Amino acid sequence: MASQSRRSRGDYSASYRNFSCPQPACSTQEEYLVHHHRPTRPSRFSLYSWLVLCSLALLLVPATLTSASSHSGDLCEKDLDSNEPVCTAKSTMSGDGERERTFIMIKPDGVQRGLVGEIVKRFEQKGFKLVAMKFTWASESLLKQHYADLSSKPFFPGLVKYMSSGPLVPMVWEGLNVVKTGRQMLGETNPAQSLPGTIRGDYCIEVGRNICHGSDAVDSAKKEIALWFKPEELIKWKSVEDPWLYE
Ligand code: IDP
Ligand code: MG
Repeated sequence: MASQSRRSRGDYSASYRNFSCPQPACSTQEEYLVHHHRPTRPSRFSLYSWLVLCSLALLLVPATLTSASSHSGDLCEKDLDSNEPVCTAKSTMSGDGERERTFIMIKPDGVQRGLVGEIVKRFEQKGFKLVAMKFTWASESLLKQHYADLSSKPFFPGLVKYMSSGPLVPMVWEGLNVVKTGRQMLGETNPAQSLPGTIRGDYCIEVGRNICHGSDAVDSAKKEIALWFKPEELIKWKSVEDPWLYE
């Protein structure tokens, strides 16, 4: 009876005959679908949408990969065999060649006093780019090499003992005039003569506990970077901040 009245009221296909309509007014396939929320086949619209989306994805993915590997020539990729990053091209500044780099190291007192984050933050917020960083407990022999030019100074043995008394954070930072600016950010060797606003001026008191090291010239920076880092530990990468830092 019910099925008869349904058929008399609407043009049902066979697949709908076995379903009961919850509403007496449900007399067409459209009404049936509204009540049951169960389309029997994907609509033409969704089929076309999927086709268009898949085609777009096929076109865009290879294009993105190509541009990521070639744009600016300074992105690192993973080597498929060794799974190591391979960076072939130079990091550039407005296409002007390689940027200056400096060696900055947080000394054992900086680490013990929980100032690693603060010192890193200052270089990051200035806009310099981190190129390498490690957390290490250096040997006396490495520290003697690092401070070789001070070996005749009376404070040299105490300096080596202090520097080998705990872990350190050696880093390489990159940017325009980073060597000179880095020294200015550190302040004077003696914290007592360092202006407030500098790292040594803000966070330490005595010359023998001055929490951080910074290269004093481009040449010494190159030597110190080579002493503390292997070439492959220096990461060449492009920061998204670049166009907002450099003209
Ligand atoms: P810098 O670290 O500002 O480049 P340098 O003259 O190269 O200063 O000295 C290296 C480090 O030796 C200093 O950062 C400091 O830790 C230590 N130092 C320098 N002068 C003295 C001193 O008179 N007494 C104790 N330690 C000193
Ligand atoms: Mg020095």
